[in-house]
Amino acid sequence: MAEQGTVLCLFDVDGTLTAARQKVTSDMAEFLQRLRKQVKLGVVGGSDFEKIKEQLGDDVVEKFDYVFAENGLVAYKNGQFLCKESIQAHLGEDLLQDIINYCLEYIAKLRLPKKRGTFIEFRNGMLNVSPIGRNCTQEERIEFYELDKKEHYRDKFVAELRKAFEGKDLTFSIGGQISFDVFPTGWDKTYCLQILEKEGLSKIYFFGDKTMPGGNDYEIYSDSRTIGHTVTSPEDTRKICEDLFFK
Ligand code: M1P
Repeated sequence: MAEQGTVLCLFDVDGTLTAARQKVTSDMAEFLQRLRKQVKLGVVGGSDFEKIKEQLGDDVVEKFDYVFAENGLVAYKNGQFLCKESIQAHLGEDLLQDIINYCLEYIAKLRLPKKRGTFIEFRNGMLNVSPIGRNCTQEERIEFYELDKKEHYRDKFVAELRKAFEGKDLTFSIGGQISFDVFPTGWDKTYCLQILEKEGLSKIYFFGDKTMPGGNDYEIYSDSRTIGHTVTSPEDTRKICEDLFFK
């Protein structure tokens, strides 16, 4: 295929290349390097760069042609740092504190079976808000996730935030298991396409598991600049790629 070198496979992380917040398996890592002989590889995660490294390895910028952390607000290409954007510069301190204070007050009034620490994680391009707290254990994480499916803690929280901050051009996105992300509208995963569209690529395939409306893969999955694929697990991602590129 003449266009091979200009085709990019861009992957979400959690639920697509790895189980949620877990490390990539050696089988999957090996498969990806085989795939890289056919196409360019990229990864776009909602998580910050440190977490992407924990999951995909310290050498992630060498294993992928493009690494986009925080939806592309922090970007690497060919092993080199490209650029970074900050939420505080964009929103201003007043609005930022209004959001943080609202969330802390909401969480303070919320009764949950368990609460731990780090309710708001401040990242370059987003706030990550967790009602249980990010430093819960893996067991507590699963417990919250299962309960949230019944009680919809995050859906209710996000609905209130949408009302309180209407007209402020903010997006509230539920991507993982224990938290949701808050960022300026447009700073979803399509943000990384601003960089990629200047790269002379012929096709950008996107693979993600949260591609339904409201999921944090929805915007990039449905963007006309990508060919979107919904996956159900890392095994499913691999199977779809095998069908697309090895048959
Ligand atoms: O990549 C999906 C999400 O992963 C984490 O979510 P959680 O800890 O709730 O499972 C977070 O890093 C979140 O920002 C990200 O969107």
